Amino acid sequence: MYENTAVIGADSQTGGGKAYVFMSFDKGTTWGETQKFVPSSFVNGDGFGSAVSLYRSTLLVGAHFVDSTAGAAYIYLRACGNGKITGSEQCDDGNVLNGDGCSPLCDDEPGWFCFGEPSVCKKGVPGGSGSSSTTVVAVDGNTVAVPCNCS
Ligand SMILES: [Ca+2]
Repeated sequence: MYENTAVIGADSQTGGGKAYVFMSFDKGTTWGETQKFVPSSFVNGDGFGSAVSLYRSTLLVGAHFVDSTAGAAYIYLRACGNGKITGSEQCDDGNVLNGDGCSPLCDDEPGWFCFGEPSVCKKGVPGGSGSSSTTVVAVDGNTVAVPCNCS
């Protein structure tokens, strides 16, 4: 478990075992399955999911009966939450929490705008007509003032 994400191993399932990811977007009141991991290759009984560990954007899944008892470890890296904007992400503030401007799926939350890597998010609307400005750190590390209607 890390922040709002829980991983549960199901090492006895067919297909060599599975690991299920659940996320909560309301401080733990409700949880939903968001992803299922399966081993890239397997024989039944590999025990994929016999141990799981999640920290920040790295998931480690153990499979202790691969190659009889030699075992194996699978490492997965989550793109959203690693502080880098990749693929279709609009922002990435280094976490998968909501309510801070950058959503758990790395989209700008309504009423917010985000800049840079890792993203810094401000409430308001960016644009030249703004009556105030905010200071953000750009991708190149320089600090710039962006006009906005923001707080
Ligand atoms: Ca966030």
